[in-house]
Amino acid sequence: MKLRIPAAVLGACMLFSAGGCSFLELSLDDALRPPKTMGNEAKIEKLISDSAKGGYTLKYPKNGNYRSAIITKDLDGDDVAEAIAFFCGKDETTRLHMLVMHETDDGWKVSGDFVTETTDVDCVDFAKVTGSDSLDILIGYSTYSPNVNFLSCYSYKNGDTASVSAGQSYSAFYCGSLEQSNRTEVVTLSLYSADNEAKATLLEYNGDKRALYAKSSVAMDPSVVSFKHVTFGELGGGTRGIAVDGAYADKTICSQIIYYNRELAVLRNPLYREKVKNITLRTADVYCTDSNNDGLIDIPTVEKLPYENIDSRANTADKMTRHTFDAANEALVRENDFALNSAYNFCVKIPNDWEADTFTARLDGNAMRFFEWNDKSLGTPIFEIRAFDSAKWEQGKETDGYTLIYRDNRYAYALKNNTDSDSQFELTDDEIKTSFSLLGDTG
Ligand SMILES: [Ca+2]
Ligand SMILES: [Ca+2]
Repeated sequence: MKLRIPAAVLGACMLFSAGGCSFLELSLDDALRPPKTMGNEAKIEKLISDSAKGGYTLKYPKNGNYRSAIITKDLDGDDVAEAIAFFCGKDETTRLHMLVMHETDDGWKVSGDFVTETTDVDCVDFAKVTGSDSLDILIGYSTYSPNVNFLSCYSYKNGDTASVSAGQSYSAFYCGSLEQSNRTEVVTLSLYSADNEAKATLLEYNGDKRALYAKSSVAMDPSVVSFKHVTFGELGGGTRGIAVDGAYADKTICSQIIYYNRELAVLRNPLYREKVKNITLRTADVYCTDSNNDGLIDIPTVEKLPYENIDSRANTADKMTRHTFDAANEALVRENDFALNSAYNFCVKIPNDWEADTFTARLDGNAMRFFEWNDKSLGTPIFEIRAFDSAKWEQGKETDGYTLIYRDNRYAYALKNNTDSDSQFELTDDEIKTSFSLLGDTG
């Protein structure tokens, strides 16, 4: 049997350095685990070593969901997996091969060997972006500039793999849907650098030119130095968007909402305005996500609950407000308020009838205590939630008067209710229990 190795050489376009998915802080454990040599995998590795001749070094994608140097994926939906491998041949330190392989009745065959002038794969993803029935292969390759990668796209059909022009320079890319939920698009995000403006770009496939091209771009906040959390989803009112939680150099976080305005046929980023403070700027590590499972992305803003002076400020809980996004007015719409206790990983939903500036919450060791707020000072205690060490709770140490809400290996969260029936803040123990949630569940 003879191997067919089409030498579709990409390379060349280092100036269009685009690339991988994101800087999300994912574990590298999987990436560092060598592939097992069994069955199909052994055959695939044999094919790689036959193709590479003279030895090779596998290359592991550094970001994204696919961290293996040999990825198996059924691209054309026939229930038989294809395989993709990344490697540098011996003496080829700056030439990276992407080998696409498929299984035939006659064993595994090479479908395409694409060589790129680079040293690393940033990220791999699969999505139907060219309108074919098969999943397209999206690869981000690293460049020598930090945070700058370049995007390549390949389409697979009937055993053949072809390169699709992409050549977008970017810092992170995401496959999802901005226009209709049944269609997948690629959105690239670029951090500000000497080579790049900070921007988001929506890519669309042009079948005549066999190329992914920038349909629309919008400026993003150039002070953001990394992306912490990115999510595609419904914003409400039939508008879909991508919520980007980015970190500034001082580790504060802000959200940007990117959506495609069909009437104007432009990408929009309304929460970012030059020289205007982003209203979502926060120190708390809470992200845009659908925390209440209503199908819409919730966008957090964070501010301090009332406090007397700078000394009490540090011990005052943050109030997080969850919003939905109203695309028609490009405005955030308040949903619910929560008091945050990040140190002990929980939050408490504020009852809707509690008016702002009539209550506050203090963080006191392992307790969060709610008080009435009388204009400028603390009033009557309302209730408290205390995170007991689980072992201490077990031993019943200092637990008198507390009712358990939730317990895990580390903490036993318990409440002490101070309200009585003539208080406007009156809550039952059950109402307090229901208002409690772990931050991982909402953040
Ligand atoms: Ca297949
Ligand atoms: Ca929601």
